[in-house]
Amino acid sequence: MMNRRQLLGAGAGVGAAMVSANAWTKTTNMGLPEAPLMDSAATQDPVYPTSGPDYQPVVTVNGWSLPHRMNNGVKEFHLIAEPVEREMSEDMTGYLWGYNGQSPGPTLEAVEGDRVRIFVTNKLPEHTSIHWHGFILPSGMDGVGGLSHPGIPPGKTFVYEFDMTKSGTFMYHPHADEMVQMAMGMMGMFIVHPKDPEFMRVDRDFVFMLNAYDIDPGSYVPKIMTMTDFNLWCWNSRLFPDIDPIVISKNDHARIRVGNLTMTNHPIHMHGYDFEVSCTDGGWVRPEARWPEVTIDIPVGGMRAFDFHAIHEGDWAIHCHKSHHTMNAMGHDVPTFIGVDKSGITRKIRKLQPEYMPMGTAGMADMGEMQMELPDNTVPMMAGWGPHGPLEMGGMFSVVKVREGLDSDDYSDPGWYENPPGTEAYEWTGELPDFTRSSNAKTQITKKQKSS
Ligand SMILES: [Cu+2]
Repeated sequence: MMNRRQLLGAGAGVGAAMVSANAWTKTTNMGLPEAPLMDSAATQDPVYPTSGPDYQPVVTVNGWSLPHRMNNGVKEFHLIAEPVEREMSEDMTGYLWGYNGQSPGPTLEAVEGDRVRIFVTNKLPEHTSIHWHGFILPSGMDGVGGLSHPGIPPGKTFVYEFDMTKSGTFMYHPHADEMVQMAMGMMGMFIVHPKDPEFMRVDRDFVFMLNAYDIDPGSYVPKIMTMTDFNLWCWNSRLFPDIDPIVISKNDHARIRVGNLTMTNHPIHMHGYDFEVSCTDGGWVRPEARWPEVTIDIPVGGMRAFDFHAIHEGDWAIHCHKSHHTMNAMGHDVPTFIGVDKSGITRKIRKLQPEYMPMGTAGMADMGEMQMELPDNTVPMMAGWGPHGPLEMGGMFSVVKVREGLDSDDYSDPGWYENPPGTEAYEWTGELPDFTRSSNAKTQITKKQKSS
C-alpha cells in the first residue's frame, strides 16, 4: 500500500516525464495562481512540505516563504512586483519596491527535479524582469530584460518556467533598470532542497539577504543614485535591534545562508562557534573540501551558507565585521574629538546655549546611552540594548540564541541567556598594583595632570 506522500510522489513523477517529453507545457485554464501578500515584517514560521519529497524548510529572518500550488505536476508561484511599505525597524518605514507586500520578496522553496512556473505581475510604474541568480536554465528564462526577453511592461504578467536541475541557495532580482530597482529593494532568496531528504540535511536552516539603503533621517524613499555611502545596512531590509534572533535548540545541526545584493562585501562573523562553508550559489561544498572559519566574507552578488553543530548554549553575536555596518543612520562628516580638551569652548558655547554638552571626547559610547531627540522615521545610530546595558550597535547585527530543549518547530525568542554562576566576566575588587608606564607616557600624564 502507498502512503499519501508516495502517491503524490508517483503523480509528480508522471508529470515530470510528460514535461520532459514536450519541451514546454502550456499553462492550463486554471487561471493565475493566488498571489499571497504579507503585511508583517516579523519572521514567519517555516512552511513544511505537503507533497513530494520531504525537506527541512528554511526560516527567513524577518521574512516569509511564498506558498505555491501544484498544477499538473508543476509547482506554480505568483510574484507581484509592486511598491511596498516595509517596516525596517519599529521606528522606521521605508517606501520601497518589492514583491507581494514586502521587501525583500518572499523566499521561494522548491525541490531538485521540480519544474516551477513563476507568474510575475508587474505593478510598478516601469518595466521590470526577474533574473534567477545561480540557476541552470534556458537562456530565454534568464530574466535579463532586453537580452533574454522583452521587459515586463507595467500592468502585464509574464510566465517563467524551468526545471530545478540542482539543489542549493539562489537569489532573484530584476535585470531591468537594475540600479534603481535594486536600490529600491527588489530582491529575494530562492532555496532548492535536495531530492534526497537526507542529503546535507540540517535541523534548522536560516536564510537572509544583505541589503543597503540610503534614506535620509526623516524621509522614506531610498536615494537611488548612492553608490557607496549608504546609511542603512540591513538584513532583509531590517535593522538591529529589530532584526529577529536566530533561535536554535542545543545540539541541533544548523545552517545559515546569506546572500549579498549590496555594493560591497560583508565579512559575517559569528561568535561562539567555528563553522564550515557548506554551499555557495554555485552549489554544495563537498565535506572533504571544507575548512573551519569564524568569519566568512560574502561577496557582492554571491551567497555563502555555513553549517555548525549547536553544542554551545548562550547568546552569540552574529554581525558584519565592518564596524560601520553595525551602525544605523549617521552623518559621516563628524570630526573626531577623542582626546580633545573641550572645556574652554564648552564654557563659551554655554553662554549662548546653556544645555550644550560636549560629546565624543572619550569615544562615542555616550551616544548609545543618551536618548537624543530624533526626526520622525529614523533609527538611532546605535540603539541595541542587552541584559547588561547598551549594546552600541545597529545595522547588520543579530543574536544566535542556543537553548536546551526547544521543540523542533519552536523559533520564538527565548529571551536573554542567563550566564551560569562562575561563567561571566567580573570586576576585580582586590588591590590594584602601581602601573609602570614608558617614560614618554609618563611625560604626557604629568603634562595633563599639570594642566588640570
Ligand atoms: Cu558589512
